[in-house]
Amino acid sequence: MTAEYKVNGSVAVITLNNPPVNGLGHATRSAIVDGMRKALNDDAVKAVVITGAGKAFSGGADIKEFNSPKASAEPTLHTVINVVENSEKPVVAAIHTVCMGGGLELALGCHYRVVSPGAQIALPEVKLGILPGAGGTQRLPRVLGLEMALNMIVSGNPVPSEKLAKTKLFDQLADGDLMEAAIAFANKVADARPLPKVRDIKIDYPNHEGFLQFSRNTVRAMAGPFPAPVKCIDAVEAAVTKRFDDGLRYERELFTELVQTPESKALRHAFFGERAASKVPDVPEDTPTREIKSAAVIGAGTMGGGIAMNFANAGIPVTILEMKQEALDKGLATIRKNYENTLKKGKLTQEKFDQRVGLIKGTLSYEEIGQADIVVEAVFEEMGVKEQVFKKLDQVMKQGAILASNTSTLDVDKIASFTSRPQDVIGLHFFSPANVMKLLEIVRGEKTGKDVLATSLKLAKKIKKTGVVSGVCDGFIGNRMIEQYSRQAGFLLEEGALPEQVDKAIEKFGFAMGPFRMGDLAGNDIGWAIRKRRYIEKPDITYSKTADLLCEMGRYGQKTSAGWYDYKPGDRKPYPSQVVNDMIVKHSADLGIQRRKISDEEIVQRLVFALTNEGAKILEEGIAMRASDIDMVYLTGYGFPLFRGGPMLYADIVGLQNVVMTMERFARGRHGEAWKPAPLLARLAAEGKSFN
Ligand code: 3H9
Repeated sequence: MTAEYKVNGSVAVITLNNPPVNGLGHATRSAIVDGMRKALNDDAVKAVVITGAGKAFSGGADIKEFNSPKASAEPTLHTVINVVENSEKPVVAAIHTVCMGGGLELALGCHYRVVSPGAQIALPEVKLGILPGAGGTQRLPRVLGLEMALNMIVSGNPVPSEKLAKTKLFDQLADGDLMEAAIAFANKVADARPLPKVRDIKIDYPNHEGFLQFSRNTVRAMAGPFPAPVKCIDAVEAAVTKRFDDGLRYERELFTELVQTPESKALRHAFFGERAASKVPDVPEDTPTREIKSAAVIGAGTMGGGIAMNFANAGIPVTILEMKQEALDKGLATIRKNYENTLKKGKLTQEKFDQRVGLIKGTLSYEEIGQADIVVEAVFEEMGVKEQVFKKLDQVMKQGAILASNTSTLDVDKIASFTSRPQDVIGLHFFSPANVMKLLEIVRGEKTGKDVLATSLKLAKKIKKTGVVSGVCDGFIGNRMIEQYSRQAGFLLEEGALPEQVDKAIEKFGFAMGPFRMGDLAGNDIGWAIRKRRYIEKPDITYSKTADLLCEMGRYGQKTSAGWYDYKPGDRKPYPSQVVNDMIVKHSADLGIQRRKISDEEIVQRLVFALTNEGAKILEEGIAMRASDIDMVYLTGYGFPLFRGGPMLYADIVGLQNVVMTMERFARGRHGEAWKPAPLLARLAAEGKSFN
């Protein structure tokens, strides 16, 4: 059952009961209509109250049903709202905790609304790339006025109910028991006629054209590639300019159009992907977790400092350990400076500044961190160094402490083997800058305890990261894939492209930064060091040597004011470099390659499909649990454009058969061996299926 029906005196109560958030899926919608029918057919019932069980009035339409026949099956949400609005008996919405999207639209179809303080009221559809499609854009402006309604619809942000208490949206703010208040209200209005309908309210806004045009210009500039925000304005405009039913029809048209856009698919994918990522099939939600009340970080470098800030921001005291006083002082000063900058920008209060800075302290002694509940190692990326640190941690850390490594490529099982407690060891791979980037790769070792994994996932939420679980392999999910992307970027240079063209093409596709600008920012010497190791460990793997030649020229990137691009002092803007471009052209000639004109389309396909193909291998090997986890890694850690949904969803949208055919074409070119489709990709394409 997805809605309960009970009669309380002369008031019928319909309680939505579709956990977790009373999504208005087909079964719930049917149950509401059934309840209304019962109430209308029962002479003893004089009024109806609609409310929600559990932790929401309603979170809105059931997003999982979108693009399925259930979404449009009768009774649709429109039908439900019609039944409610046209009821001859008064219908009162009793609203609490969460009232969003279709939930708010249903409430707006009721004749009266009683609300608890603190309820989150929103039309958040725009965040899913759509707009309110069941009358929200037509009814909300009628109760809140044009400006406030437009703000809520275009931003999608929730507003607490008490802030709206004095508007026509609510008839009563119930301080005490909500149901008691709603039933009393229903009894009070049982005989009131005619019943008020939001649709009958007139919107009075002189000069709405000017206001809407101004809003449209502002929103267009901010919406980037997403079509929904501007369409929200179009729909709200209809509330002012069209008859109610025509406005409703127009809203419906726009909704149907938007729900099919790849941008909306991508946003919905990210919504569910973020939530799915925190679920591990063999680690049930009720797995006991360890308490994290204090933390330690080994290493006060950029990474260590950023990691420590995460703990402090979440109110967890953290001690940073360094080997030398000078390095420690430098690290602590950098952290302080970061906080000072945020304070200066007005993004942090003095009180929060003092609190956060006060939670971070430094030490030179391992003994001082022994009582921490978790320690995160962020030292030099070299197995010998990790060995020393973990042996020491094994000696000093209290029993039950979590021993985490921030390694980005090294074998976490090997690191765990340096301790006598591999069940306590896990990888927590932060991304730079660690206090900013959303991604946290949680690397589950062979022996990592389930409670340690569950605690790490919970910690990720606490420090406001998107935690994605990865198995152990070289580079885990993110860096293992980026290696294939970087290889293609290098080959493109050999074959005819220049750094600027490659960067521009992929940035136009939507990446925050192309591979060469990224290399200059991160330091080209880092990739160089990794490749040198690879040349020994994996002699079969081919790389373009251009990046090595660049490093041999001492061009490490922004830090040396020269990398793939030239930089001017105090200026991060990249300027195309003649010496580098000459070096690239000469290198092609040395290899006997006839340079050719490469299209932007080829650049994008080679970079993105290289990610997809490696992602497919990672999925098949079980390193990632699901395709959406891979997409979350790329959306939150690697600047993959959100509106494209990640490398796996993007390939699904292009069509896996098309992806494979394109790869077959690349396989006939230079370094064709890189383009052998991963078995999973080949299989899914042949079966006409997709990753997600
Ligand atoms: C709409 O209404 C369209 C209409 O205008 C027109 C129709 C014609 N559907 O976030 P949480 C699940 S569009 C299905 O972790 P919280 C979520 O997946 C809709 N499932 O909890 C998760 O599942 P699981 C407009 C939904 O307490 C669980 O609930 N509405 C929906 O931090 C808990 O979620 C929105 O866009 C849904 N609508 O936050 C609201 N909502 O446990 C989107 C949630 O299996 N939702 N789930 O992983 C939210 O903003 C938050 O989930 C909410 C609760 C604030 C409700």
